[in-house]
Amino acid sequence: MSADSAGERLARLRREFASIDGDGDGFITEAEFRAHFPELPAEALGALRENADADGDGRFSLEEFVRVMP
Ligand SMILES: [Ca+2]
Ligand SMILES: [Ca+2]
Repeated sequence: MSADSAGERLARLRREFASIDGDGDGFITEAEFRAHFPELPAEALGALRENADADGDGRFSLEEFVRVMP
């Protein structure tokens, strides 16, 4: 692991987040997620929502996104 890998990871996740966030409002809704990953099974999406949506508002902030993505 290089010293700047955490920063690189964050930069990559930011880009990924922005590409999924179709309307660019800074939150990924379930619909936006489904539009970006059409093959994702409903169970996976449900599990993701349970694990990732920390504040339970039904959408993912960048902070929540970064926490669950590899
Ligand atoms: Ca959005
Ligand atoms: Ca949330």
